[in-house]
Amino acid sequence: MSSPALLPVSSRRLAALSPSSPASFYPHHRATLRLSEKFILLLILSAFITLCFGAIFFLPDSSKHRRFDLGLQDVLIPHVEQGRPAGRDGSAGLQGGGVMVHGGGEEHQHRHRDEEEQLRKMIRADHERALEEAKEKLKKSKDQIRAEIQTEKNRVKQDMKKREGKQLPHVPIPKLVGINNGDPGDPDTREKQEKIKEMMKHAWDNYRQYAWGHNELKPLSRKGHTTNIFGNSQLGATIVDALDTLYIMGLFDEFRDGKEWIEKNLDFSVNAEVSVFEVNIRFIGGLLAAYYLSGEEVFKQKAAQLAEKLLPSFNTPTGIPWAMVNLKSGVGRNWGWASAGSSILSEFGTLHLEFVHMSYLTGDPIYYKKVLHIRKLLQKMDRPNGLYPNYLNPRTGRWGQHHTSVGGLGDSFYEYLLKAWLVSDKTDTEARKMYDDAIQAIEKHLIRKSNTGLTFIGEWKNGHLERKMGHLTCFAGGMFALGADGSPDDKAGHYLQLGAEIAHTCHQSYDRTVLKVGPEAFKFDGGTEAVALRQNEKYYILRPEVIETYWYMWRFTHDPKYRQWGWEAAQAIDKYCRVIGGFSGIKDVYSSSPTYDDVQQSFFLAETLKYLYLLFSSDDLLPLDYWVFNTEAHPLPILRSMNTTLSGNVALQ
Ligand code: DMJ
Repeated sequence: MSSPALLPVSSRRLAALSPSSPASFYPHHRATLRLSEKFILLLILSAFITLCFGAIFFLPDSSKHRRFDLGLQDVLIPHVEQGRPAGRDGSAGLQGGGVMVHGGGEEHQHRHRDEEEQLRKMIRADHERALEEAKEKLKKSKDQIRAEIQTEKNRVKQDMKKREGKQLPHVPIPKLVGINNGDPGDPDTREKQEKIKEMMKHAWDNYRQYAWGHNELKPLSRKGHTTNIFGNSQLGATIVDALDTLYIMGLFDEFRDGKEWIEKNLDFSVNAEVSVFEVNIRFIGGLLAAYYLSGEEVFKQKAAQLAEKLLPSFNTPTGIPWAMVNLKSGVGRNWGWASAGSSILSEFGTLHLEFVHMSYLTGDPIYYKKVLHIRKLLQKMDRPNGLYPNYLNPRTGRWGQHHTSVGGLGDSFYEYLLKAWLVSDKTDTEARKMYDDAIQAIEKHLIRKSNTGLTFIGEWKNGHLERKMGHLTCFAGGMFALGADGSPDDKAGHYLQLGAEIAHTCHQSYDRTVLKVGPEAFKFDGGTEAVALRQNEKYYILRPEVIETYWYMWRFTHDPKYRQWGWEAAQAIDKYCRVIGGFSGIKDVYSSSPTYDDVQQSFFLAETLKYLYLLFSSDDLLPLDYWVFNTEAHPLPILRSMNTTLSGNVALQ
């Protein structure tokens, strides 16, 4: 969980593509294929020109020769290497390095004439060859030429498939429990569950109709949308992010459509600079969850291809990855706004779950090693007051500004320490210890009670506590509840209580608005409690964190108020964020006439609607004893055999 998704992005104009022509979804392939067509046409044309030009050029006209000689006296002429033909236009030889020929001297002139003759022979041979090729081509019918072009196209496709189809080892699939329809049993809850499914249909159908293949949907403009976290490529972020929600809800036709798009179009060899964190949690997480739920190999293959593409981001002096990487060139860099060129804690600290699964599925320890290296490095570092600052410079290995947050820039780092322990079937005790220590420091320095008794988590900024809590921070209620079992000194009750208090505060942040959905950040200053003051903190962009906490609290306590609060939120979203073309974020939750930001975030389908659906489902749908949800709500199975496959494997130590 991190806020960069929110940072201002330069919107890029994306060409509208027709869903009816599958080839148009391969921007990269399309370029390759068009190139080969153009190349053949160009070949034919150049052969004709060559024919005419050759006729004039090779006439035994001495005046022309003289002019040629003169021209060569003081210019660069191609240095003709043995066996290295010049290009068709006679110029490519220049690339091999030219020699400067100065006039004068009989011997030199002889040599010069020989060279010239040799050059001329080569040009002639080359032209003759071109002529033959052109004649051959012209003998062919239009259909034959077309067929040849098609063969060439198929060859390019095959090549790409081969590259993509690297065989992965067969590994035992962890026990997959609780993939069912989660029927809640009672008609009232069933009706609510159905309503959430209907909302998902509305979000998906509109994306399908207006923005298919684009990263996200602009529900008012009814066209595609993207942000800088996905680079300038159409990677179908909403499709990948939504797949497992579709599957869980039993929307199998929609799931199949998404799978087909991924199979045919999702290509990571694109020249796009993407956020390593976002691509990891949304794409690798989404593909892995879709794989485990459906068993469809294609998702595993695509996840493996993408994971490999992220590896170059770790090529820094410390092994702390860059925030962004170019999927094609592998060049990485950090966000310009981050303190002193730093990488962000919540970004490089939110790779563990997916990377452990990647090592498990590919049999390649590299992913596990990379994330373990990050952990070891963090363990060795001094921490001001036991807190982890949000910024770490990947060149120097030093902290940037001493800001600590359980919201944006810090959040999911803590979440992944806990979940690393959970996904290892509670054997990764090192991760659990780091989590416990971090939470202790957070409780001591960041968690406070407001004047009226609301528990909140503030932000630490250079030795000062800012009494402000972000919507993102609200996920922590669920995290405390999830981590309660296994906490040191048997403080399970305490952490469950803390989770409940955070849930209550976050509910208040919703309840104190006009539209009954919560603002991006809210204060606890003086008389102001759980309310946003600044205009630029009053927006709601369909975020999931508050509902996420309701769901965890529901699973652990079965207190009906969590279903009640979740239903209030669902109704508010349906009433105020729903538009004809999907769901949109709103700019001011305190204004009775909502204005829209015109973005349907992919995490709305991945997380918000999934957590709502789970809240109104029975507990045996994806039980938490078997599944760990990544920070984008993609369920990954607990690796019970991980001792033998990961930490017990000598290759990984
Ligand atoms: C999601 O992409 C993830 O939850 C991430 O960890 C934080 N931000 C968004 C949702 O708000």
